[in-house]
Amino acid sequence: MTNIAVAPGSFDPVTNGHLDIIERSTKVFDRVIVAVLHNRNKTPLFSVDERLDLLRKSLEHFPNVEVDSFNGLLIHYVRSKNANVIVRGLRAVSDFEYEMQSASINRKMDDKIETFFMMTNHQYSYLSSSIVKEVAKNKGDVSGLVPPHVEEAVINQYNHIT
Ligand code: COD
Repeated sequence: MTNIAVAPGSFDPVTNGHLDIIERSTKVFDRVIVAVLHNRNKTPLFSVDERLDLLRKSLEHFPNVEVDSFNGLLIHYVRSKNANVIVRGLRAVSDFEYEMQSASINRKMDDKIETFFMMTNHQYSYLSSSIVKEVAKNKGDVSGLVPPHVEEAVINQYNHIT
């Protein structure tokens, strides 16, 4: 059986924490589809196309990874890709409640699709896209939190806004 995993998220922007989970997933699953949600309720720093470009550049050396975007329900997207797994990262207890709710509703909608949780690498346990944006917006150093091309894009973005 071929195991195809979808790693969904906002990725606004992709961080080293995301990349660690995706890289580890490539060793467990045959294919990993990194899927960016088109979320019309949030005002993102980067457009979906920009987020896709940053992800593609970060992941180009993984032959079993593809990068895509989706609208609507995750479970419908996972089914449409013939995938059988959703991969999520867990950082802290604070992630648990939302993840438990999401995994439960997704399981209720399709019990043939499993959600797999991967514990964060402890060096990234505090890291999120929001933290990166907060630090960069206030001219702090985000090197080591995101790949160099993402750092450059975040700094450029804030230089244009402010
Ligand atoms: N270490 C480990 N994992 C991390 C780290 C880190 N430092 N940072 C982020 N992650 C993990 C997150 O836990 C998550 O698993 C993934 O990386 C992506 O994170 P984000 O923050 O970019 O994305 P989210 O969590 O905002 O994405 C939420 C979804 C878009 C997946 C969700 O809203 C969704 O599925 N929406 C579609 C509508 C739907 O189907 N709703 C019903 C189910 S909720």
